[in-house]
Amino acid sequence: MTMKLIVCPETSSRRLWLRMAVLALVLVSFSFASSAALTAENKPVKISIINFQFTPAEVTIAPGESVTWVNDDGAPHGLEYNDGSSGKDLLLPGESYNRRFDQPGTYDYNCSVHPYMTGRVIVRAR
Ligand SMILES: [Cu+2]
Repeated sequence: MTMKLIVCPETSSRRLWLRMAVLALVLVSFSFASSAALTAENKPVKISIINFQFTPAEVTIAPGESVTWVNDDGAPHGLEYNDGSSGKDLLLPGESYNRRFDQPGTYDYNCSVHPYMTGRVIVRAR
């Protein structure tokens, strides 16, 4: 803080510009990185369990891709798949569960604790 008092206004405005340029660069590279992440194959699609709902309730992925369910709620939930594959009886707040889908199809599921909570994963070749 004492350094600021001895720098002339010109230098400090140059520094401000430099900072803004660096910030802009960081923002641009971040948005590039996140858009690349979205298009990257096999990047798990996230479904948030919040307010006693699967959000989004329906997702479409390609064969071989994965879905990660994250319990962002304050209550325990679970995952029960209609295709009979083993799910997760209890997913405590903050926990996550991942499943990879290799076969095309429509996969309906519900919460094992609250069966009225339903969701759907559609696996379809792009
Ligand atoms: Cu639940």
